[in-house]
Amino acid sequence: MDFEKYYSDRQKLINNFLEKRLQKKGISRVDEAMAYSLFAGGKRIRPILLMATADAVGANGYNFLSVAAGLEMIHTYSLIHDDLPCMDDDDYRRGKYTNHKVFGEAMALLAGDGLLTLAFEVMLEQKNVPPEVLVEVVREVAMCAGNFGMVGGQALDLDAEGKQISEAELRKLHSGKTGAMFIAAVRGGAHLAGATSDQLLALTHFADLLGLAFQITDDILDVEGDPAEMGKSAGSDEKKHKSTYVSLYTLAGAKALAEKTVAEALECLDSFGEKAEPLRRITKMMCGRKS
Ligand code: GRG
Repeated sequence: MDFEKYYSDRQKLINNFLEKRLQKKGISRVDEAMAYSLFAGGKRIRPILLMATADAVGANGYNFLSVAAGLEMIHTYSLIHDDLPCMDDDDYRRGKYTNHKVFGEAMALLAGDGLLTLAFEVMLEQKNVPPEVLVEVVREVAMCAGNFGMVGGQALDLDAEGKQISEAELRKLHSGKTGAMFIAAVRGGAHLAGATSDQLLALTHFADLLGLAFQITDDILDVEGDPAEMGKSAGSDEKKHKSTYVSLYTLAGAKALAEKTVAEALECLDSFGEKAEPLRRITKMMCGRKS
């Protein structure tokens, strides 16, 4: 398959959708701050993951653009808040000034709040899905984004700063902070496409392993990534005394673990045959990425 075309077609579709949707302005200049981060060059992994999962189950992922776009809004809000001085305190993301460096802390906080709230409005605008399915998908997204998922993981991360934590604690932290939104994307795509309970189980396991492999890759990149490609400086985990897969296992150990986790994730897709090819390619892309 022409994976580059598959991915870039979907990126374009999502970008067009987000652009159109953000033309519907609110009543203040917070719209500008929201748009700044939403169009700062994100890879759109989570919405494309949702679409590719729906494709793997036999539906057409293109039909679920509203829900997919909502995931990107939630992801973007989390990055804006994560960069704030009270959290990770970063000046650059994706090679550009972070939201608060351009708009100030208070406006950045509101831009994140605005995107999180708009995400739910946009997801609930999804057409051609039975209402009970859409309600379940949006409920799961909320759970994955909140205190049982991303927000909870971020809180564990804050508490772990400066401490050496165990592998089990690190896994729990990242399952929430990074993994939960991948689970939301994959399960969302599966539900929307009408997956069977066996398919849902296999895909949930896949998403969990994908999240883990993605995070290990992130930790490796923080040590040996090229700052120019990443759009931010490397070595921030060490500076902040964070426990990472590299600090737990060494660089070589983390690389071996990433490889093993990717292989296990791919195994979960065996029963989906050819239709899961985009999902396989996304997995390899996410874990072989340079930024
Ligand atoms: C503030 C509630 C709250 C949560 C923040 C997502 C997050 C939790 C923090 C971001 C810190 C970080 C670098 C986590 C590692 C994994 C990750 C989410 C990387 C960025 O995701 P990509 O590569 O980003 O999909 P792009 O830039 O392509 O959108």
